[in-house]
Amino acid sequence: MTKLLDTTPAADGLRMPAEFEAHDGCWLLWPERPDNWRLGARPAQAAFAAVATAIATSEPVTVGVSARQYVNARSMLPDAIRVVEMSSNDAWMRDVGPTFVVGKNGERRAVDWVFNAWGGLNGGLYFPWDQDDLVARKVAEIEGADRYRPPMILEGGAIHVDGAGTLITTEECLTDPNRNPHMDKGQLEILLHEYLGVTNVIWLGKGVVDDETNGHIDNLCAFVKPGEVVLTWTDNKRDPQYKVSQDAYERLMEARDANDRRLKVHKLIQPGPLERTVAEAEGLDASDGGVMRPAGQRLAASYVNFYVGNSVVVMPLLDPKRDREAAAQLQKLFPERRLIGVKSREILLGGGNIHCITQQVPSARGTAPVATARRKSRR
Ligand code: KQY
Repeated sequence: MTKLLDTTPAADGLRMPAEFEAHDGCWLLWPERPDNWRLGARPAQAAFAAVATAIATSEPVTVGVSARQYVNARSMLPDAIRVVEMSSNDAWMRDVGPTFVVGKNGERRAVDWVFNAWGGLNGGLYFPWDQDDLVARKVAEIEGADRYRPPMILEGGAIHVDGAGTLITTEECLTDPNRNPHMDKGQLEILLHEYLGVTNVIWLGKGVVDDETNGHIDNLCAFVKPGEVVLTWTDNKRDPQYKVSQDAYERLMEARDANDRRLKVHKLIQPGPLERTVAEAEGLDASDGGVMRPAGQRLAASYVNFYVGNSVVVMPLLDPKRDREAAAQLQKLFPERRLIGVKSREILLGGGNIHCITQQVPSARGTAPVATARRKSRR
């Protein structure tokens, strides 16, 4: 039996490790709803299966799937991937799954943020979201992890950490009036400190243009190691993304991390800009109160939305004109991991990408960064 704890990770001496530290596994959910995934979700299911298969070369993968889709998911996923029956309202494990925190004595516990579908009844993307809000608790229980339930609405895609005390996020998302309207930045920082063990929060401004999550950081900027971040970038001054990335760049160059270091900022070319086609819009079922997805809509495409596994980086392939250059840039940033590209336009059409559909389970034993540990042993 796992417990609901009434302390906080910081009080208990736990911290959120960086994604590039060692994992014991990774979780995904299975896409199904036909008002978000075109053609009855078949193309998206193939893309999710490709992502899960790529990650499974690096660490154990579990996919949560509804009773209705169990047989289909089981048949589309390799045997090595564990499939468990789990209800959800959609398939964004990064946002509805637990954020795991670890301690020095082998503790691993789950932070079960309150979820309101990216903005609740006034700004959210669908209703209901009650099953999504139970996913973190179910994953925690299966993983045998005790659980904290912070008094705060947050999605996992809204934060990135370096594992060494620093967190990056955006003002657009965290101060969105439909998340935690009663809290200012100082109060939010206190909760981030209490529940993730961070001591320094770096605030960027806006997220990627037309990102329906209100600017999730995981589409804009990510740590590649302590002291180094990668930022989605365009040199085209006529693209509205230019100003957003420029502002983020300036803030990052001004920032200091928890160890009082300046950050090294790597600019990563953006795909496109990409738009939803008529055929893609027409392949969706009508939605009862869900978000509109018209043809011609700009897609919030970014190569920063990658997943860092133990021995792989799984990146989105989105634009044949740019994929190769982006892959070369990412491979340089993660020289010790195998880069696997997965065609992920079908995931993008649903409003997110590879990072958004995954959630790592950090190792509770050795939590030293994999890449750093390997580099040291070579000297
Ligand atoms: O950015 C993410 N972490 C998730 C995107 C969710 C979009 C919902 N349609």
